[in-house]
Amino acid sequence: MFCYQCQETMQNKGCNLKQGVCGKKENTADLQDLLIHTLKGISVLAKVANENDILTEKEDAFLLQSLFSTITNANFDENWFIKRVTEAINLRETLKEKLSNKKIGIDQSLLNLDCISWKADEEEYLNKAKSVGFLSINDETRRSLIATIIYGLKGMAAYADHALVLGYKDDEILRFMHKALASTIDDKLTNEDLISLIMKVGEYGVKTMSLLDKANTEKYGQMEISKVKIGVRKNPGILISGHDLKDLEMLLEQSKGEGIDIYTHSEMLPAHYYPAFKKYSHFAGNYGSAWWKQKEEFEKFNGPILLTTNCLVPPSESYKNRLFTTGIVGFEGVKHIETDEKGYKDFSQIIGLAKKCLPPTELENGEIIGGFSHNIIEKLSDKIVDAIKNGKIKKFVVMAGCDGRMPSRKYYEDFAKALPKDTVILTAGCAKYRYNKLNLGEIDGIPRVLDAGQCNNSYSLAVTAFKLKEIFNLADVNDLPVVFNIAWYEQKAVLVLLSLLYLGFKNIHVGPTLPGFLSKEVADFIIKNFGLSTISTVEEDIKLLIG
Ligand code: FSO
Ligand code: SF4
Repeated sequence: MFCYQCQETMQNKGCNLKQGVCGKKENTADLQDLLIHTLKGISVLAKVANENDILTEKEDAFLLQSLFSTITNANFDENWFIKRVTEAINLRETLKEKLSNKKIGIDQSLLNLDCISWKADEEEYLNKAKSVGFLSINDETRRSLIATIIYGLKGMAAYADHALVLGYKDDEILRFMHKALASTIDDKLTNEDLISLIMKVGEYGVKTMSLLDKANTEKYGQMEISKVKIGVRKNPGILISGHDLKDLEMLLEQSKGEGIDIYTHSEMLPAHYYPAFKKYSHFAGNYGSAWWKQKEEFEKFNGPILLTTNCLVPPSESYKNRLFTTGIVGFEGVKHIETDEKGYKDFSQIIGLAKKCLPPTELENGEIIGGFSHNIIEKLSDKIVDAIKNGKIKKFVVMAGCDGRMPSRKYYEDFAKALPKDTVILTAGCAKYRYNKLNLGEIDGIPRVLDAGQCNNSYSLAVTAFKLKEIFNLADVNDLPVVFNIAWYEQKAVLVLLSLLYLGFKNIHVGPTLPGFLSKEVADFIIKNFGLSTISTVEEDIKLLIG
């Protein structure tokens, strides 16, 4: 195996033993490579189809879900990937046939490409997989550029899939995704072309996050400033984690009046900020913190847990029998809730199990505040502008992104604590758990930690920055009193970072390390052109970013 897609990759170079740091096994990693290889073939053909005005709806959805399934901590199940590769080959062959029936000529050189022509029995997949991973690209710089494109596309797939399940899609985004994935096997593209493509991924990242923002807010209402309870009630409960709001909606509907409570975990916390979910009296609060603490927190929850997306940690035996996955999430031996043709999921077995379980053990008590999406910040803009003008707010520090289990991430808690009292943290994603319970106080009624939601809501923070640029009539968004100290972990964060670079934000601090998939040459290019840097000590970074 060779995988270097996330922040905790071995020695920041690549997981290449029998198992990744995240617990992903060699076979699963290899099969993910093979799936991506086959998806490239589908995308080459889909691109031809799209150029000839042929719709590729089935292929589009398959691409989104497949890329999404290969994201860190989403699906660990080897058998799931074997089935998926077979489906990919079948889909690719059907598309070939469809094109040929429509008399659309495909260049023979394309048809000869391995990703379009390879086929094998399932027993041979693992062998085949050995030759198609990132290490099959010899040149390190090219490999790095292609990895950046593919990882950005994985993030895009996750967000586009969330929008799709809510009935929102943008064909332009899907066409771009096929085109971009197909480009990764185009030897004619120079490194400069690949760099331009990386910026395009950022551009489409913004479009995708905007689409998801629209889907979420049209479906569930504009976020409201909300206080969320972090203690527990007396009933047994179901804990729901991940990012899929539709799954939450179905679970809340089906569990109404059943004598159980629903709690959110990790990235599901921001669901409490949407008005549509406030009507459920059994929507009890948030339990626990970021994804990486799930082993101890799931253990103490006592009831069933539903993982709708990443981040799943390989479960302990103590709670594995009350863990459920759905959507693209999977783990061998863990029960999976399927979706029917209409998108409906039957959660009755989870609800039934909850009734037989003990109520959750209390971890903490009190409440946290969030819901500061761009529309709310717009409403508060007079207050914020006054606070900036009269010097009560000197700087906004964007500390969005992901949390992780590495001890080096304590830096973010210490950094938040060390920030001067005239600074405000803008956050989104699971990174917030490092400082959202620290009680950092308020400035003229504005909390010093403003949580805009899930990692995809980082889009909201960018909209906020552009709004402030307009209010202060500035020529460049980098002239705002806004600095970035972002934590990253997996590939959605890669997309968010590319989107910020595309929007023109400079001098972003990203940590706790720069991505291991950036070769020295590519990293130097980004550092030189965008001022990207990584963390050092809290003291030095406070000096550097705050002055
Ligand atoms: Fe976190 Fe995991 Fe939301 Fe990620 S729970 S790390 S960037 O999946 O997606 O912020
Ligand atoms: Fe390693 Fe991260 Fe890949 Fe897991 S996802 S195998 S930790 S690089």
